[in-house]
Parts: sequence; C-alpha cells; structure tokens
Amino acid sequence: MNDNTKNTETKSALAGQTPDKCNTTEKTAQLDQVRTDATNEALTTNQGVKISDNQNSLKAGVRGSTLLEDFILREKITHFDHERIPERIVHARGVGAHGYFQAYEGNERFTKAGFLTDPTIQTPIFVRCSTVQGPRGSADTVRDIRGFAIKFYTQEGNFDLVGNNAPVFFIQDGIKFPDFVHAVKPEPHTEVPTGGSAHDTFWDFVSLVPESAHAVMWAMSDRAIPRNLRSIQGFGVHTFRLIDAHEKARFVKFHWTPKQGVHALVWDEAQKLAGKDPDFHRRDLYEAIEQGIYPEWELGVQIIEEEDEMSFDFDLLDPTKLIPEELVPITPLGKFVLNRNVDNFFAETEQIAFCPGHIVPGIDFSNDPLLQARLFSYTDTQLSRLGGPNFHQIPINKPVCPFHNHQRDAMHQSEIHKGQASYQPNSIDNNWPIEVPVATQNGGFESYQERVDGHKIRQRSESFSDHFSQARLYYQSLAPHEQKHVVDAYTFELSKVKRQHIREREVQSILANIDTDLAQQVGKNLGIKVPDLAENFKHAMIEKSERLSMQAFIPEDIKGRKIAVLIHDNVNAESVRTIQNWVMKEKVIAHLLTPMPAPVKGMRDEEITSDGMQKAEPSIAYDAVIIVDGDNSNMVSADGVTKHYLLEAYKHLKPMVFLGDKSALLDQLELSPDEGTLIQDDFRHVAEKLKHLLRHHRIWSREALIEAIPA
Ligand code: HDE
Repeated sequence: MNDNTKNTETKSALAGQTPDKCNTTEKTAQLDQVRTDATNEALTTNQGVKISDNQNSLKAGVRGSTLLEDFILREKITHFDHERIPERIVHARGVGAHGYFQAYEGNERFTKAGFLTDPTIQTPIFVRCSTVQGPRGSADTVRDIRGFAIKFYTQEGNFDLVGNNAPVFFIQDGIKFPDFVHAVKPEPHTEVPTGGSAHDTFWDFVSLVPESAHAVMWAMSDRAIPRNLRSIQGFGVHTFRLIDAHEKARFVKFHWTPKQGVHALVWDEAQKLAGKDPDFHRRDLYEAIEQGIYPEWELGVQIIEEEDEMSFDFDLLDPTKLIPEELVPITPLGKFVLNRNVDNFFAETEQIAFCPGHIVPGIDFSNDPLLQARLFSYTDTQLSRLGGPNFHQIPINKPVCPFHNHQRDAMHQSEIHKGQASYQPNSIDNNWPIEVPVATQNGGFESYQERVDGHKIRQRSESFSDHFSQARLYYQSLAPHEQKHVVDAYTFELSKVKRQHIREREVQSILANIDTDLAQQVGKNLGIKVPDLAENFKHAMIEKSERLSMQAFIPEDIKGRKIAVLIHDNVNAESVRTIQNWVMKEKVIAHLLTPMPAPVKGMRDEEITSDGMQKAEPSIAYDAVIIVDGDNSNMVSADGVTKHYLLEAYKHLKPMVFLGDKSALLDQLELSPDEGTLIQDDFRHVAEKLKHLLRHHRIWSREALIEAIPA
C-alpha cells in the first residue's frame, strides 16, 4: 500500500466517516490536518531552530553593519521576497468560499455520476467568483463578465464546472483566445485601463470580429455589474454530455440559478463603489457567510437527446449561442450552498486550480472548439502559476477520494512514495495500483465513444455563421429599463474610444446588424449615421425569451439584503427596536448609521450604538434606506451628509422609508414622492411594502425622473 492510501484513511478517520460518504466536515478536517501544530508555542526557523529575537537583525555592534551570517534574517527575507506567485492571466481578481452540493432524487435517468445520483451525499465544493480583465488588486465592481467556477470534491474524483455569469462567450474557437484577451487587457503602451473594456483595443477587436456580438451585448447589459456575487446566475456555456449507466449520452447545458434573485448595480453606483470600496463584492460574500446567511443556487441542465442535435437554427457546438429556455426548459439536478469562508486567502482562493478537463464518469465533453482548447490551457497555465506539475497535491486541489498512480517526483513533490515499482505492469508490488474496468461498479473512466469521421482542416462550420440573431433575441428579451442601460453602456464605452473609425464600425457594422432601434439610439448619442439593415436580418427561432431578463428572477424573500438605517441624537429608540425585530425576522442585514462613530442618544436618553458612520458607509453599499423618526427634525434637516445620503439613494432608485414628520426635509431635498418613498409614523405600517419593493430591487419607474439630480 502506498502513502496516498494511508492519507485517505487518516482523513476519513479524522472526520469520523467512511470514505464513500464524504462531506464538508471531512474536507475541513483534511485542510486542518495540514495546519502547523498550534500547541507548540515557539517561534522557529523553517528548519525548526527556536528564535530568541525576532525584532533585531545580527549586527557588528549596536550601531554596526548587518552581518551576512544572520541566517535567521536571510531565511525570513528570502521567503518574503518570493511570497507572490504569478496572478492568473485572466480572472486574477476573485473571491472563494466552501460549501456543499446535494443532488435531488431521480438523476440516474440521465447520468451515472455518483454525486449527482445519490441524494444522501453532501459533496464538498469550493466556489471562486472573479472578474476577467483586472489584475489581483483591481476593483470588484467594474463592468465585466464574472467567472463562476465550482470544484466538486466527489468520491469519483474532482469535477470542475468552470463557468461564467453569461451563457455565451466572445469567440468560437480557442485559437482566438490570446487575441481576445490581449485586446481587452490594459493597453500595452500605458497599462491602462485597469479592470474595464472601455478602450480602443477592445472595441477595435470586437468590431472586427462579429462572432463576439452576442457576448458583448451581455457585457454591456446589467449582468456585467452585479449587485453582489450572491445574486449572479451561472452558466457552463459549452454543451457537455451526461452519460447514464447504459452508456447512453445526452447533450446538456449547465445552469445554476441563485435563490437570492438576480440583481445589478446601477452604473453610477458601480463606478463610485470601485473607488469607495473596491472590495465590495468580496466583503459582501464574506460577511454574509460569517452571519450565517448562506447563499444558495439550484444546479440544473437543459437536456438535448442526441437525435435532436440538429433541430436548432444554431449549432450546439457554438459557444456564442444559448438555448432559450422556452425551447428546452431546465431540469433541476440539485442545490448547492456556500456556508464556510476560507481560512487563508492565498492557500485556498489563490492556489485553487480549476480545469474544465477535470470530469468524472457520467459527464463528458462535446466537440465545441472553444471547450477543446480549454481542456489544454488550464493545467498548462498552472505549471507556471503554481510552479510545476504537482499542484494537485496542494490541499485545496487534492481530491477527497484515494488517488494513486506512477507519476513521480518533479517540483514541489510533497508525497514520500514508497516501494520499488513506479511503473506498470509490475510484479514487485503486486501490480499495484491496477486499472479498473469500465464494466465494474464504480468503474474506471471511459470517454464516450463518439463516432468521428472527417478531414483534417482549419475551417469553421457553416452552422457557426449567424452572429446577430441571438444578440437581437437577447436585446429584445430585456425589460425597457434594461434596454436603456444597454444603450447607455455602449454610449459610455464608445465615448472612451479615441478612434472615430472604430466607433463607426461598431455602430454601423455590428449594432446596425443586431437591432435598428439600438443602433440608432447609440448612433444618435455618438453622432454616427446608422444604415437600416433590417431587411437582411435573420431571425432567431423565437422573438423573445422571458428568462433572459433579470426581471424573471425575483426572489421569494429578502434574506441577506442590506439596509442603511439613519439615526441621529434624540432618535425614537422604540422605532429602532421595531426595525431591529423586523430585521431579525426577515434575516436582512441592517446597519444603524450615525453622524459620527460615537453612540447616539434616544429621546429618553437611551444609548444606541453605531454600526458605522454615514460618511464611511455610503448609500451605494445598501439596497434601501430608512431614516428614523425622533425629536430631531431641525438637526436632520441641517445635516448635509444625511441629505446627500438620501438624494443619492433616491437617484439610485432605492426604496426609502421616512419615519415621522419629514416634510421639511423632503421639501428641502425637492424629491417627488413615489411608490418607493414610504412616508409613515409607524414602521410596522410600511414593513410589508418595503419587503415587496426590496424583492423587486429598485424603483424602475423613478428612472425617468432622476436625470436632473446631481451626482
Ligand atoms: Fe478561461 N481561463 N479560458 N474561460 N476561465 C482561465 O485558467 C481559457 C473561457 C474561466 O477561478 C485560466 O487557472 C482559454 C470560457 C474562469 O481560477 C486560463 C479559453 C469560460 C476562470 C484560461 C477560455 C472561462 C478561467 C487563467 C478559450 C466560461 C477562473 C488561470 C479557449 C465558460 C477560474 C487559470 C478560477 C481561467 C484559459 C475561455 C471561464 C488561462 C484558453 C468560455 C471562471 O487557463
């Protein structure tokens, strides 16, 4: 028996479980096992030598030069000098969390994968969400597609579902990926801009490559500025296969849908947050999990029988196309929950290594040429990022099931392999480890036996040639306010493009082919004439798909939504208590925000502790604002910070509750009260209405009125 086997037994024993019923506890125990022994208090060098002085280097006299012989100093500084590893070439900025996946009943109809078919198992998972363009230190809220990668530590090996929060991608063939990434990344002569696509090289590339039209439309929509990472949808993008126990294959598209609803920032908020709180998304996810508000998604698949492969007006292998849910509804497979934060960002979030090629029996690939290139790229990139081929031994990447083979040595080898036989077949070590035939229970992996017959050619299939009809389908499926935001986003981004011919090409050759109305609005804003190409439009199989609009994802509750509660001295403490009770019941996150960090006094001299000061916790970080009543109208009306807070929340279309007599304040602010401004004496009378407004996220009807409000 070799060392890996022993490790697995120890892991299972630690978690008090048998290896085939592994759960999150076992993964935690595994990670704990690698922690250094905290019971031994001594500070030591990496060689175990106890250190007597960690404050002073070794010098030739108290005022003398530092001695080269100081091995303690040299070891410490050398290690520090090498603390950083290369960041990911794309998706460098990310945040991760642990959780579990649990399958629903009945999935054996489609797959033999154990973790999808045994509803009694909670499979540990690790999720990492990321932006694509920006470096590690860039802001969270930039306009960008979000990566959404999930590692399932299953009993049959690790399965990585490495998806995005958009269902389509910018290119059809992996050979274009370096070109696309070079175009969107900061420009090489200035290393500007950080985190965004509003610059010449990006728009030069996408206006020359019409296959990008659909994905660019998603990037210009509100999907690309999510409110938080708890409310983004996930998509596997490519067509994959599920294989059942009779080796029957079906094509599938993976989807994961948040229980929290799908919500976005407004553009002004996104830009301000990038400066005021660049860590907004990572902080939000961390704090929600710490507070026991665990985000949850339902994992499902659109299933296409092999005989129906050709029944669409696009190619299932084309990653720039989605299958409207009206044509193929989603079959739910299970749910996953994020319920544990990382202990160490570097060890877990930074060192996790995903690869779309990590699949398990019951799941297989399709011939999507983008997916095929990805199968190579991800393990390859880890060689330079994680320093060699043993990155699977890093705790966060280790499978929880036994793994043995004859791969040996190499950089950062952390196993001590025993025995003489590191080859197969062998008679010295009883031919261990052995191949597992496919036919046995829990058999070995076998690729789906797809029949292949073709010429070796560099050519794109004709079935990949329609680039515009689904971009139009997406635009036409959006709610009017979402369409307006798309127009605004194209206008903003193209306004940052210096070269007129690039702006013109995007509007006249791309947008005019997508939708005349969209092209004309953007063209008008930029002063560009738009040809009417509508006669030549090829139309998608359906005109509109409800589920493409974020409006289709209104959550049932308001768990985890964030409310700013503004209070001043002489506040009505009774109202504060009523709000706090409601907050507990609805499991929302509410912060009592005060003029200064010091506590404020209630009307009866009660002391009320501050959760933060209004200047430091801006309205852009919250979903709604309540200003509490009290014997303090003059003080509130004279507080410029509070007035800015309220104006900004109004401008960002947030539900607002004004308790008590706030007529003077409202007059000063010159706000037109609407369905989203709730004016009441008693919070209990507006609580249900506030909940309704929060579920629907923003007061869209207000948008037409706000242009006049200063930023
Ligand atoms: Fe990636 N991608 N990608 N990608 N991708 C990486 O892998 C690549 C693509 C996605 O949180 C890299 O470990 C190629 C589509 C996510 O660690 C790299 C192609 C989709 C993440 C790489 C694509 C994605 C990555 C960089 C075209 C959505 C972050 C570091 C053939 C379905 C994973 C790394 C994490 C990361 C290559 C296209 C999603 C360089 C060559 C399509 C979520 O290997």
